[in-house]
Parts: sequence; C-alpha cells; structure tokens
Amino acid sequence: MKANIGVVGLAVMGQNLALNIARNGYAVAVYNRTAERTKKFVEERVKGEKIFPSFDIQHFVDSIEKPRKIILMVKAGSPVDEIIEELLPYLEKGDLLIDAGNSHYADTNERLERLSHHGILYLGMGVSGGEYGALHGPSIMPGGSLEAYKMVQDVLTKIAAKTEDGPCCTYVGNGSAGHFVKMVHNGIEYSIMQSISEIYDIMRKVLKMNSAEIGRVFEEWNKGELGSFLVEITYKIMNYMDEETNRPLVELILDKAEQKGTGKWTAQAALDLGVPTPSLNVAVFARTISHFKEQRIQLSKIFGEKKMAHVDKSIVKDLEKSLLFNMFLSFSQGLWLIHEASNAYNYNIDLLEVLRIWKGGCIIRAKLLDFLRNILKDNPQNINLLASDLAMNFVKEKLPSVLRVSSIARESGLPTPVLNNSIDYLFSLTEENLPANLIQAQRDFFGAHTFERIDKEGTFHVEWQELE
Ligand code: NBP
Repeated sequence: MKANIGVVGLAVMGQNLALNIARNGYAVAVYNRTAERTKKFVEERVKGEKIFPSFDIQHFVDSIEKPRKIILMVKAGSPVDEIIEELLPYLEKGDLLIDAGNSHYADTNERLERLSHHGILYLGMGVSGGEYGALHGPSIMPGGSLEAYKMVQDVLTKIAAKTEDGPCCTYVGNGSAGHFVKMVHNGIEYSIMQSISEIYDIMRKVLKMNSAEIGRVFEEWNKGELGSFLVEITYKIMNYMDEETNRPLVELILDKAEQKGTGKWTAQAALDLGVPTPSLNVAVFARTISHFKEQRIQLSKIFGEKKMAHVDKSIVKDLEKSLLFNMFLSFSQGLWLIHEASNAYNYNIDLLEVLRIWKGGCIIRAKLLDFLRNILKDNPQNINLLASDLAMNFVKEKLPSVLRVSSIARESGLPTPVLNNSIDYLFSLTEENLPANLIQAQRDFFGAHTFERIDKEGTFHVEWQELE
C-alpha cells in the first residue's frame, strides 16, 4: 500500500502535522534527515495510525502514490533548498512539494520559479498554531498555483481548525502569497505579545500586583471582548508555579526575548512597500533592546530609581481598553501591508478570507476578528479598517483610557512602545495637516529636492539662501 502524502522533517511541527493527517484517515509517509528522530517518533507517538517511516530518501519518495504530494516541515532557510535538492532526482513531473515552514516569501518565489523548470508544482504554505495546532487543527495559509492547491485541498481543509465560518484554510493567492500572509501574521503576533507584556509591566510595577492577581485579571478580561489565544496563554503562564522554588515560573525567566526573523521580515517588507506598520516594527525593536541586558543593568544604575505613578486599581479597566486598542491597530497595520503586497506582487489576496482563516487554530485568533470582518464586509476597500464609523467609534471610545495608560507609563519611566506607536499611528492618519510641509522645505533647502504647493499645480524649487 502506498501513502497518500509524505512529510519530511519530524521535529515538533512535522510530527504533529503527520499525526493530524493520519488521524484524518490518510496514509502518511515520513522521513527525517536524522534517522534517530524518525525511530523515536514511530516508537513513542505512533499508535496504530497509518504512518510509514523511511530511512532513505528514494524509498520515501517511492512509498508515496503518484502524483506525489510532499510536505516539507524543516527549518526555514538553506535546509529547505538542501532537502529539495535531495528529493529532486526521485520526483516526476506533476509531483507537488509544499513548504510548510516559515520561509521568507522571496525564497518561495525563487523556489517556485526553479521547480517550475522541472515540472514540479510548489506551494508556500503558512501554518500557525504551534505544536498543539499542528496536531489538533492549525490555521493553514497556502499560496502558489490554484492547480497545486486543488491537489491537496481535501487533506488541508480536513486537518485545519474549524470555526462556525468553516475550515481555517483557504487558497490565499498566487506565488508566495501564503508565506507573505503567514509572515505578517507573525508580525501582528509580535505586536500583540509586546502589547500584552507592556500591560503586564504596568500591573506588576505600578499597581504592584503579583502574578496570580495579574493572571486573574487577564482571565476575567478574556471572557469578554478580548477572547484572545495570546491572552489565554498569558493567564495560564501567570498561574504556572516552578516546582523547585514554588514561585511563579514567569518571575524566574530572564527578560531577553528571542526571535527567528518573521517579525523583522514584516518590518522590512513594510519599509520596502512604504506601508506604515509602526506598532509591528517597534515590537521587533523591543525584543532587540531586551537583549542588551548588561547595558540595561548598567544604565539603570546611572539613570537612577524610577518613581512609579500613584494610581489605584481603578485603571485596570483602562488597561483592558488599551489592549483592545493595540490589538485593533496591530491588525489594521498588518492588513494594510497584506493589501499593498497583494497589489504589488499580484497575489490577489482576499482580506476577508485571511481574517476568516485566522479565527481558529492560529496564535493570533481572537474574538476581535469577527468585528474586523464586519467592518471589512461593509466596505472591502477599507484596507486598514479605519475608514468607517464602526472602527472610529471603537478606537475613540478607548482613547481616553489609552491616553491615561500611556501617561501613567511615561510618568513611571516604563517603556510602552507598541501603545505609543499605536496612538501616533491613529493620530497621524487622522491628521489632515501634518508638519511634512516643513520637511519638504528642509529637503529643498539643503538638497534642491523640490516640493509641491497647496495653491497651484507643479513641482517647485527655490533658492532658500544665496549660494556665493
Ligand atoms: P525546526 O525549525 O527546529 O527544524 C528542525 C527540522 O529541520 C528537523 O526535522 C531537522 O532535521 C530538519 N533539518 C534541518 Br535543521 N536541516 C536540514 C537539512 N539540511 N535537510 C533536511 N532536514 C533538515 O523545526 P520545527 O520547530 O518543527 O519547525 C519547522 C518549520 O515550521 C520551521 O520553518 C518553523 O519556522 C515553522 N513553524 C514552527 C512553529 C513552531 O511552533 N515551532 C510554528 C509555525 C511554523 P534533523 O532532525 O535531522 O536535525
């Protein structure tokens, strides 16, 4: 009996995805570069599912029915190219490779082009939900040719998370659309995570709340409008005790945040495409700054003690509204970026569909997504969601709370970069007259860069001072 589909790469994601596919009734061939990992997987986790291990790449390819469909779940970057090169001699025209890792979209474009010369179909597919999602139903963002997607549509929609709006999988668009959307998903994820951390910092330092109390607040909030996976894991984290010390583990974790690149790529893509995503971008810098632990220790001593603002717990409601505000504006920025990329790279992405498949399985799932979809449904051209009374009323209703929280953080010397950038994003976009007129004048003054005028058509330059 041949397998219906193959999975290469049996680390956290590959193992769980293979099990998910097999539990949905498919026979799955699996292969991993290091044989030991395959053996361990089969011995410890396979319990009667139709999973066929291979320890030789040719044997692996031969064990899959034609046309072959093979999911690559290996580390992003050169490992993807290396495994493609290993597989290529054994593949035939019409076979399909699916890169389900967090590959950079430019790499996906290049691989699509390269493999098309061999007659091999290729999908760049974002998968969100971590190991739990991979096993029980992730959010799946495949991009490439529609023909390629049709070959695996059944299996992908079966293994995806389900919501009342259907399976969290859709054909995202042409070329590298799937990996682009997954990258921006991660950029939004960075921003929401940073935003939750900023709120946490105010609760622990200004309100002097302990982790258990903070956990209770997040848990309470999450029953309401927030309904967010990232908030859910936050209160679970707050309640997790370290067995050795009997202290909340979160308080023992070093404050240096790691990153694998997708947040940085989102910021780079936004800068390249000229789309304002300040909240997403500073969330990356916040992680970068966290790495300078030695400097922070040294400078905190020179700076001296920070005096926390005197406020009571009545601001907890303001903190909740600030989180909703940040979340909304993080999605606003991310969607705008996806829209511009879709135009620039001919992805043909349906933003409503993107929001729909983010509703379940993925890390940024939140109740707010239904609200965002309602805004967009009324006006699909409302690409950053702000051009509607519904959206404006939402952010304006939160604004007094947001400004209060920002001012409390400023007064206390606590960094809240996402919060402040979300405020400035809103204030900038809703400002008819920005001081960019002065910037244009300065540019023309020192570099003859020219400017436009508000009272007549044309491009102008003046001699701002006499050149001797
Ligand atoms: P890792 O990203 O840690 O990659 C480990 C896997 O890549 C192992 O199977 C390893 O094989 C294989 N590999 C490497 Br490294 N170099 C290889 C090469 N040259 N040829 C063949 N195989 C190679 O695994 P992961 O955390 O399961 O993530 C897989 C992909 O999914 C990544 O792109 C990741 O960014 C993405 N992703 C991860 C998550 C998550 O929560 N972890 C969520 C969403 C997406 P070995 O056993 O021989 O070393």
